[in-house]
Amino acid sequence: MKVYQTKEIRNITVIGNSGAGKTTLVESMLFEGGVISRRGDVKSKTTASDYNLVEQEYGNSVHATVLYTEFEGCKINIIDTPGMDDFVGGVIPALSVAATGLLVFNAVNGVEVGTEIANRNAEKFNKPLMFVVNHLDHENSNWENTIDMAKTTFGNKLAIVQYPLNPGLAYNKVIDVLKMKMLQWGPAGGAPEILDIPAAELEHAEEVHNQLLEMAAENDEELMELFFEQGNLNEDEMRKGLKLGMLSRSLFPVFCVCAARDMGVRRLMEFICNVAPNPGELAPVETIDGKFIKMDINGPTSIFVFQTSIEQHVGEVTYFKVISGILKEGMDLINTTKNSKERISQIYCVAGKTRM
Ligand SMILES: Nc1nc2c(ncn2[C@@H]2O[C@H](COP(=O)(O)OP(=O)(O)OP(=O)(O)O)[C@@H](O)[C@H]2O)c(=O)[nH]1
Ligand SMILES: [Mg+2]
Repeated sequence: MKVYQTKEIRNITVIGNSGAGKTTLVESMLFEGGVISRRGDVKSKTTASDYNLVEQEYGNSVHATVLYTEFEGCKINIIDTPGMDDFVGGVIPALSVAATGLLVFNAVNGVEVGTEIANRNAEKFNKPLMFVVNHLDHENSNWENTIDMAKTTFGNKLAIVQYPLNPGLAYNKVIDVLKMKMLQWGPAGGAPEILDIPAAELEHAEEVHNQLLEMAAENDEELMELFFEQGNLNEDEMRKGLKLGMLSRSLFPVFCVCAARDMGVRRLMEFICNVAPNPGELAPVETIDGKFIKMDINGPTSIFVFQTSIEQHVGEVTYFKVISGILKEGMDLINTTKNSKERISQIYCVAGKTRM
């Protein structure tokens, strides 16, 4: 695997109500990144994320699973979390280490109890969120209702980046108002055709684009001035404003996907790489004794262990995030909870049960 620098790393966690399609979305993200060569699905118990027997028996995620994908020069570390109430414990450590949460909505149900719980947890950790509206291929999917419910819950923070043209069984088109293009997929999903916006849709697309533009500009004085001078911002300037808005949680960019058919997933990943914050852009981490650790490769080696589990044929596995410095196999680190020395043995990069 390529060696990634801090600015090329994105740490995301996927949260939301059970059944929203988090595990299916992650599967498509791994497929698009070339980490898996075939897309599995939850029903046939073949996803990279739900690899535990208990998850396959339930048909739901039970544990928070660590995975990764690679896209356009970025490594996206992913934690897929369980949406069921009983297993909500997995969401907290995932949010504590992620830089961005992907809050997945089921377009059939709109905002569900699990959506609100996930948002409340993200709020506690002050994490930026991206909203991902899924299940748009369902005959009962309802984009307007989902957006109305989200507006009622989240106020005027929704920054619509995409809206679907034909939600329902024939779903395959969105208008992307950041690119000002129409994206259209063939039956196998994957890379979309990028087309001009149809004339009949242009007026509405411009209206939504202008709303996004204003929301992006509001986050920075310089951008605001540019916006007033030029009456416009280019795509890069809008991305800058959107990033600032995400970091202050004053806006939540909204995307459309059909995770099961791999539609919209590449564009979502592109936005994660281009706009979502890298670990170096985050505030320093506060330790339990009130010290602040800056995320800096040149700092002392420090890691935060967020999960341990017993894995079949492997034994105890510890999942951690490197906060500062460089970690190598064979290093001795101090465990500040137990005040004891611990040796780092083998280090793996994981995508569910696959370790490399
Ligand atoms: N038609 C359709 N089905 C989908 C889509 N996304 C997910 N599904 C199906 O919806 C069901 C639930 O999907 P999951 O990916 O397990 O949902 P989840 O959010 O991970 O659920 P939990 O693990 O319980 O939190 C599965 O049967 C998926 O195949 C979609 O975009 N369209
Ligand atoms: Mg799941």
